[in-house]
Amino acid sequence: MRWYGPNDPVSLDDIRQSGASGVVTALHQIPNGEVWTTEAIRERKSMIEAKGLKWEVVESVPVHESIKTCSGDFESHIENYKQTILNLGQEGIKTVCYNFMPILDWTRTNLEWPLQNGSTALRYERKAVEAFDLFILKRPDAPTEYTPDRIKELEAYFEGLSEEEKELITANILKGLPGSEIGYTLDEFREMLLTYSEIDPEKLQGHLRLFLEEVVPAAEEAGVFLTIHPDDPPQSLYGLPRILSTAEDCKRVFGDNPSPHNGLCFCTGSFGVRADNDLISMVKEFGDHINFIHLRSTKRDSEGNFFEANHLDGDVPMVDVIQALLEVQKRRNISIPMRPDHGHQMLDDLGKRTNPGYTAIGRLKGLAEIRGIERALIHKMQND
Ligand code: DNO
Repeated sequence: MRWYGPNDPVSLDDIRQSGASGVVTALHQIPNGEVWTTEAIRERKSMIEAKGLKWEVVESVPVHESIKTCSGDFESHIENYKQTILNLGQEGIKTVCYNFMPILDWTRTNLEWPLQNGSTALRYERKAVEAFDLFILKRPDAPTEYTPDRIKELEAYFEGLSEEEKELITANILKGLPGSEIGYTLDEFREMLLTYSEIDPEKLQGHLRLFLEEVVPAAEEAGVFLTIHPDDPPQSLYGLPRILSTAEDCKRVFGDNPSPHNGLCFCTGSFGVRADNDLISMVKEFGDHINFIHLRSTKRDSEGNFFEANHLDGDVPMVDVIQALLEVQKRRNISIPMRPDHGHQMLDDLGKRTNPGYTAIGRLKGLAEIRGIERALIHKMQND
């Protein structure tokens, strides 16, 4: 289970009751780019162990923007990153997740989308993002990137929104969802976008390659397995380059740097948004690099929207994905850390302040369902 640290409304005591054996967390209090000292790591680790749990995975050690744009003091930030990896390895924390998404981490436009049964889900509405881009952010290149018909549609949609709805969409996009450590004002975001004006996907791929050339050897030395999280959603937003959305992208990242320490966080909910991502063949193809697993399901529609469905519903063929992952584990003779990703806001959590997607009860439900499938499949594999 993911835990956002001492300020998380879902406590370690709650997590202990969920049946989870381990915790996925990060030192969110340390500013991006600074070294995580062994003292700070040790302190957090003993807090977790005091509750009988294990700190299995760091999600995330954030990659500083200077590294993604390969500018300014990026070299010293890479050195800091290496040092953090070495410190984590020394303290016995061997799996580290990160992402290489420019500026913003994951994006959703609606954090309380009502489901028919009275619970709520996270949702991504494509029109909201595009209307934000054109009419709120007013990105100079945006009008050239949408067709005139689309602009008309978006105008009509935008006019139909109340001021409150516009503010909510802006806040959801810019203030940062949990885990994305930084929030921006509109002006700050516009400034940040400028730092990518010369960076196309090929350039960003080069920056990731350089980062991995430096950091993977440190991970090997420390016995740490890195895992890159896919783009969420797996497509370009606001003209920004995105480089980990498809099987092709994975092929390039692991082809360029085949070390097993250069790994993937196989996030079914992120990759699963694209109909052209065949999740089962991706597990088979990149199984040697899958060092961490996020299990959740999304349901897409023909307009480019999606919402977070029940873990066993939606577009992700969850049973077959788990089967394929179990086969990878068996072949590699390892147990890959997995967490149930996101959950609906339901039951007692409905009136509570929670980190969007990171409710106790919704995730507990997901975990229970996933574990049931896993247990049944293992039983079958052992008896076949
Ligand atoms: C969202 C998460 C992401 C993820 C980062 C990894 O729920 O999956 O915020 O933690 O992208 O660096």
